[in-house]
Amino acid sequence: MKIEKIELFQIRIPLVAPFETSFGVTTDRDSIIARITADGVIGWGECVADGDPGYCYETVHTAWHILTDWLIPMLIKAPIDHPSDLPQRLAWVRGHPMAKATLESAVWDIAAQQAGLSLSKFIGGQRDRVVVGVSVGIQPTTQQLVDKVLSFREIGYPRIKIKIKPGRDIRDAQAVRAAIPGIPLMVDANSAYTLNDVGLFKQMEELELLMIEQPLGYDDIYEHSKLQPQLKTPICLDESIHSPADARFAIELGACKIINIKQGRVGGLTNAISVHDLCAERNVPVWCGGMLETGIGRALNVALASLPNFVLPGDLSASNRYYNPDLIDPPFHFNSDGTLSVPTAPGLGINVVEKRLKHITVRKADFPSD
Ligand code: OSB
Ligand code: MG
Repeated sequence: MKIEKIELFQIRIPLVAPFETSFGVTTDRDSIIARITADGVIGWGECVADGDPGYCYETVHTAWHILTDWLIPMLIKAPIDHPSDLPQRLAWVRGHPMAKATLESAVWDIAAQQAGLSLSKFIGGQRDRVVVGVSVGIQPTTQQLVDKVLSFREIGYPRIKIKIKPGRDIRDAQAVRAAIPGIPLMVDANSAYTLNDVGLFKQMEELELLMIEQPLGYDDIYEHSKLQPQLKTPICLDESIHSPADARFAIELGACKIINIKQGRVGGLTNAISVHDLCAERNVPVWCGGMLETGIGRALNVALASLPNFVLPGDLSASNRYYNPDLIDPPFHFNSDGTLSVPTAPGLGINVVEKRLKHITVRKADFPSD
């Protein structure tokens, strides 16, 4: 494939409601959308880095810099045989997985369209629907959290994840568990605790949580390997896993029993598939994480989650959980069986509403520049 044009759109899109985690509150999602034209075919990618470095070091600004000054010049200088060649092609740039993944998404979208296949089929996906769960941010009060969770339960979300932070943990989790006794429930700490908090996690055992996501350091594997053996509840790593090698280290050290795969955090779809395959070989279940994506990033996640070892519900809620309207039309709708349908049209299988995209664009760049 020969890339003819790359367009970047830095966007700011309002969330339907503020989203609070242990690292901050998001009211508007800042992101970068890439639109690549190659051999006359258009492909889309969404950068999952946020406006601030609260989740990881990448931000919209670091990604813009790395994309425009380094990755795009490296990508357009020679034709591409296959999207899975990109991690090698871009390896000279150390780190910056989310910036890299933005381009890889668009290249996968184009390659799948050229093959006449949905991205899901193109990568060997085996489901036409993926089971989803909802990630509920920290609410002003525990009662408001319970009400919010009940409203998502009412819609039919089959798995609930709540965000926790020191002071808003065990009591929030107990209240939700008491309100909905049987539901698969998990907590995500986004690295807000230390090994000194082992007592808290032991107290949580009676809640029979599906898992505890990323309790300790955002870049830690070792201390998680000290925590996991003390708990029956599985630990799931999110922030700490940036590559297939990290996934291997975590599994071999016994730092977790489950891995959350976010294609952006591991540097793109190729690496995400490698993490999936490695975990499948080692009998470690995985699920697809989310980063408040618009429909563009959501479509990529849904295709990824159609691979066989995505056996746990992902953070893949319907479009209207975060955006109304979404950047794509039709948006992702929630099926009454607790799933999202995997798009069947070639590539990502989405229709981007370009007028809406332009409306929320705060900065634009074209390559080659004209
Ligand atoms: O830790 O999984 C996380 C959102 C932004 C950054 C980090 C995380 C999240 C979520 C929301 O939990 C997942 C989603 O529904 O997109
Ligand atoms: Mg997480």
